[in-house]
Amino acid sequence: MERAFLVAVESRMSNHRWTSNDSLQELSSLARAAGADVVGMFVQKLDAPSSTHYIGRGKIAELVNRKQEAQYNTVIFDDELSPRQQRNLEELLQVKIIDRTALILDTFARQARTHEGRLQVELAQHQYLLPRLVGQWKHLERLGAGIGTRGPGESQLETDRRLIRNRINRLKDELENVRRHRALYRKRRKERAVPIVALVGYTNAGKSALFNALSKAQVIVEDKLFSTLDPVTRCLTLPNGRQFLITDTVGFIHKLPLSIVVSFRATLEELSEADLLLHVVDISHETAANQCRTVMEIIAELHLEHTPRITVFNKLDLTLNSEVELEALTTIPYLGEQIVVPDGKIALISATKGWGMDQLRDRITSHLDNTLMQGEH
Ligand SMILES: Nc1nc2c(ncn2[C@@H]2O[C@H](COP(=O)(O)OP(=O)(O)O)[C@@H](O)[C@H]2O)c(=O)[nH]1
Ligand SMILES: [Mg+2]
Repeated sequence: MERAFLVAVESRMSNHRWTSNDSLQELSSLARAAGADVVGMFVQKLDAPSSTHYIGRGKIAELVNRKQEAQYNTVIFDDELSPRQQRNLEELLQVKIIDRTALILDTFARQARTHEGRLQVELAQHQYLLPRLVGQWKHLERLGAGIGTRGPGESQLETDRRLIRNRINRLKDELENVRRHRALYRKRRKERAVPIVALVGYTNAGKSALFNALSKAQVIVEDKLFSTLDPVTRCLTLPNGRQFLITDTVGFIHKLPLSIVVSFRATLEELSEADLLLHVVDISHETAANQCRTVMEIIAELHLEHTPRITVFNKLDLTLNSEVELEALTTIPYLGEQIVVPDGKIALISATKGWGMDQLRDRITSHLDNTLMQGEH
């Protein structure tokens, strides 16, 4: 069992929207979801994280002192550490050092449901690992050429690195294959003019739950065209008979490292094909507003701000007693404003209870009808 101690630095470089405490709470849920026991945490205020140890000497001493009492065997840092910081910390603390990026990658690895998703996560994990491979052979490298370094006496580190590089190249090839296949299928899909609705949102907002809820009432028709669909895309039929494809996607999260965004580019590119985005928001979460803004930032980074969007407030079963109460709501507090519910751009639901599905389907219908009508002019 991993007993994890969590550490964050609050600096002038920190994102001021997310307090370091909120960020640590989130790190804590990620760690617990990964099976770790969280046994303690602290935040250090610094002008900037230390380039050699991320935190200051005094705080390292404090961590060492608390080892007895907290019995931690892992320390998780709330930022991406440089290979050097990680190595130094490992040496001083003599426990496993994990950073936010590794934890997010671990989370995504557990959640990946498609072949492509798994390839993408593995690629990102290997790319993360490569510069961090060090170890007992370092001293040999420093000696450079000479006895023991020629011919088959190549250092273990070099062998490991070569294996990882080979694996990275193979993963890239495989992903390229998937991509080609996808392009072909996308072309056929275009010919059929089936609109695409994509779920986006913060990690844990309930995208997959909504995907299941919308699919549940449907008989999934076996259609040859869609037989190549991966498990995260389904073809659904609206009450007016119109068909559309719905796609579940990878969750967004704050401090999502660029390396991960790059690995998932293909998946995220699919979003640019979407006719409509459903932005799922966990309205019960205390950081819902920040989660929303983070998602909006990523939507803008992906140049999707002009794609029509319905904001879907989820998990209303945690604040309301029944679907009847949900249908009676006329306004809802959101980002510091009271939003009027009878607005085509928002929907209220509970994905797990199946509340609000009819209304959401109506919203989707009118959006798609409008878009397609515009397209016909
Ligand atoms: N109470 C409640 N829990 C929900 C609802 N929707 C999702 N959840 C829970 O929230 C967690 C994350 O849901 P999931 O669909 O995996 O989120 P995703 O990361 O956005 O795909 C799961 O434990 C779900 O059971 C809801 O409407 N009400
Ligand atoms: Mg999901």
